[in-house]
Amino acid sequence: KVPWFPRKIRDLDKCNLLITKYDPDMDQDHPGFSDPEYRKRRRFIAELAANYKQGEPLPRVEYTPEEVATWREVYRTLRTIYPDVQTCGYGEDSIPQLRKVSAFLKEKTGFQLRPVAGLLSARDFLASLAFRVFQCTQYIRHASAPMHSPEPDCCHELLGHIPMLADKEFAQFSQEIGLATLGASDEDIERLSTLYWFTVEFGLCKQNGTVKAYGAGLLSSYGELIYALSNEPEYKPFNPEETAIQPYQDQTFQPVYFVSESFEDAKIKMRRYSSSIQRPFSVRYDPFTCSLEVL
Ligand code: H2B
Ligand code: FE
Repeated sequence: KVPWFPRKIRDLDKCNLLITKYDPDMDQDHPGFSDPEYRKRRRFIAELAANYKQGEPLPRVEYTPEEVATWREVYRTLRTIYPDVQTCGYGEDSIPQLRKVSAFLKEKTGFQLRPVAGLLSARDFLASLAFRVFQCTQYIRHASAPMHSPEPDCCHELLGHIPMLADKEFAQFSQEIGLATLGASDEDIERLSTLYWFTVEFGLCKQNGTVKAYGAGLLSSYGELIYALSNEPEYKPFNPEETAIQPYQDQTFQPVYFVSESFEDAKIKMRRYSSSIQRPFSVRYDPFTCSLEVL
C-alpha cells in the first residue's frame, strides 16, 4: 500500500506532523526548558503556524528587543566567518519577516515559505520540498544560548537554508529530493532523510579544488562550520548508496562529512539514486497548477 502524499499545494496544510522531542516543553536540555516566559512566547509563535492555511499571507511577528539582540549576536558572529555571502536583504537590526523573505525567494528560484510550528516529521517536511515550499520556523532560540539550538529556529532557517534556496541549482536539488519521497516506504524515507542530512544540512563540496561547506546546519553554526573545515573530522566521498545508511548525530558535531567533487556531481549522483527507488507510479510536478501529475 502506498502511503498518502500531497498532490496539490493546498494538501500541504495536512503535512503538519510535529516531532516534539526537542521542543522547550519536552526537552529538559533545551536552554528554554526552565524559562516559562520563553516557552509561552515559543508557543504563541508556533500557534500562528499551526493556524496557517496555504495561500494566506504569512504571519508577521513583532519581535521583542531581546529576540532582536539574539539575532544580532548570531548574525554578527557568522558574518565574521563569511563576510561576503549572499545576504538576502538581511541586516543586524531586525529579524527578517518571513513574508519578505518568501517574496525574495520566489523571485530567485520559485521557492516559497510556509510557517511551521517546530520540527516536522521527515515525511511531511520533505514532501513540501516537492512543491518548492520550505517549511520555516519563525520563533528564535533562547537568549542564553545564541550559538546553539537543539531544534530548528529562524536563525538556522534564515542564515542556513534561505541563502542556499536562493540558488537555482540547489533549489532544484532540494525539490528533486522532495519528489523522490512522495509515497515512498518508511525505509526509503529514512534513507532519503539521511541523504538530506549529509547534503542539505551538512554537505561539503569542492570548488576550484578547495573543500567548502554548503549545508545549512554548517552555515548557521559558527562552531561546527569551523570544525567541519578543520582537519579533525573524517571526510568520505559522497556516494548516495553509502551515505544513505551512515548513522548521524543530531545533538553534537558530526564525526564524518561527505564531500562531493562539485555540487553538480552531487546532483547527478542523487538523481541516479532517486531513480533507483522502486515506486508503482511516477510523479511530475506541474508548476502552472502547483500540483503533481501521478502516472
Ligand atoms: N522540520 C523543520 N521544521 N525544519 C527542518 O529543517 C527539518 C524538519 N528537517 N524536519 C528535517 C526534519 C530533516 O532533519 C530530515 C528530513 O529528517
Ligand atoms: Fe535545517
